[in-house]
Amino acid sequence: MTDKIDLSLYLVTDSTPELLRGRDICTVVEDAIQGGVTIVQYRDKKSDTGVQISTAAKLHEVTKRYNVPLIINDRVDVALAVGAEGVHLGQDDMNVREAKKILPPTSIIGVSVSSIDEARDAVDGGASYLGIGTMFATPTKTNTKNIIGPVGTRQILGYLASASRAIGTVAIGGINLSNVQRVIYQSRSPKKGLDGVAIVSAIFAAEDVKAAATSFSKLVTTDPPFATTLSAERPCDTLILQKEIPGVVTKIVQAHPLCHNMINYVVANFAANVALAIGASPIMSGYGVEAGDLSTCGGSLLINMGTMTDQSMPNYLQAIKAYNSRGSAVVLDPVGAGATEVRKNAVKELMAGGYFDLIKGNEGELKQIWGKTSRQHGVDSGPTTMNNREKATMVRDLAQKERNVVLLTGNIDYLSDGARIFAIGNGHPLLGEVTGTGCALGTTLTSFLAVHKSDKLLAVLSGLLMFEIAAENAAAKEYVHGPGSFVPAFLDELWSIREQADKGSDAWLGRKAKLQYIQL
Ligand code: 3NM
Repeated sequence: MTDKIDLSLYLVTDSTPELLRGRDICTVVEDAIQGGVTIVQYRDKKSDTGVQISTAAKLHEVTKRYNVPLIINDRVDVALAVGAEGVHLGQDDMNVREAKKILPPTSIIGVSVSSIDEARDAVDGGASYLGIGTMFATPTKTNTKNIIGPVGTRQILGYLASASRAIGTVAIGGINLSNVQRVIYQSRSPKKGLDGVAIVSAIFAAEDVKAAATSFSKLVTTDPPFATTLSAERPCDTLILQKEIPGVVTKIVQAHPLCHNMINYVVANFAANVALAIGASPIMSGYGVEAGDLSTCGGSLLINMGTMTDQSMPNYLQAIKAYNSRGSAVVLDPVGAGATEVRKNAVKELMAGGYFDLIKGNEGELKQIWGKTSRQHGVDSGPTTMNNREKATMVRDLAQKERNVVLLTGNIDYLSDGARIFAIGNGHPLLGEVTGTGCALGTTLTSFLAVHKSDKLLAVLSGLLMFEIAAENAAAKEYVHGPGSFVPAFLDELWSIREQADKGSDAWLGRKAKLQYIQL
């Protein structure tokens, strides 16, 4: 039965006057089907049984004309009364086993699940498909129990890949035109992805229902612009990688990419100078509205939440959306992520609100994102509590989970794209004695991601080595005695590498990279 159901664009109806706005529910559903909706669920939590039966019957007339299945939410009796193709059952509704006894054997029975245990029970009970959610908090249904996001969805899909039988899945909750591709992309487990998405308000409340459905049906079958496929051909060999690095630095100098910084005020001036020194073109703008224009310039965006305020979040989200929609790189520097409740929540909201090509942070920050909560004191990393293997595992697993690149900074940096893991031992202790060096590294890596998109890990590695080798060179100057004299020398050394790269020279790298490939 499941192979016959096309779950790709699943419309759930809503009979509330705010969403219907005087329109006839059957007209809205017909428009949506003409736009590409493949399956319809009639969901009405308020009307009396008689009204539900007559509305369902009218909807069934419409859906039958287009050969689209009609599913009734909760009410097995209403489904039976109108001969609908199936029912959808929540965890508090009739159990799938009971429903099977009452319904015709060909009925489609969907079940809402938010955990592996619920998914297992529904599969064992004979469900035809699963509605996985709640993806994101949504005003359409406020009594949702668990917000599981793409990460929780991915865990359930991972389980289903090896469940006792194959089953179709849709995700539900807060899915709209701007996040649908990311939801599908980030939810995909190695062996199983979603078969579709279930939408209420983003179709039902749209001004032009047919156009909204048409847009969804295109988006659900295409990868987001920022998607990368991890291929086995990406080099792991440190020598091969090192040969490519000078060329990536040359690209920065030649392309002079725009680096849009939404960065904290402590470091903005220094980070802008670092961007100029490496050959990028910095703009420091925290105003989300501007991102629409800036994102058209072929550059990339850094979100550094070091001095965020109550105004910051909508601006960040607006900018992330603009860059994500073009596939231009977005970097998250979750400064002090574990320091306060505000920052902990901000990180969650940012991760739910957009895709980050790179997450860069110190141990405390990444642990917060990873979910191992620890109270950070200030924005510094604090003493390490992880051994090298644990750090390498964390960056790899986080990169796999987010389907991006993760960099853990420290005495030894760990970098992974989910497939490869590298440890980088370059840098100098003086970097830790000057405020803003970590943030300026974020600016540097953001600039590199704008110019080398085919291998994001290599882009980050190139930026990191340029930055850390410049620091080593600066600290070695005889006139550098401490942080004060280090800063100008560091800018000069970044500039010097940039000049060498401009001439096509790789002498700056030589044998200086302390790079190790890690196999766990
Ligand atoms: N079920 P929208 S969330 C009907 O989590 C429903 O099971 C959910 O509405 C669940 O697409 C939800 O407007 C509402 O966000 C989804």
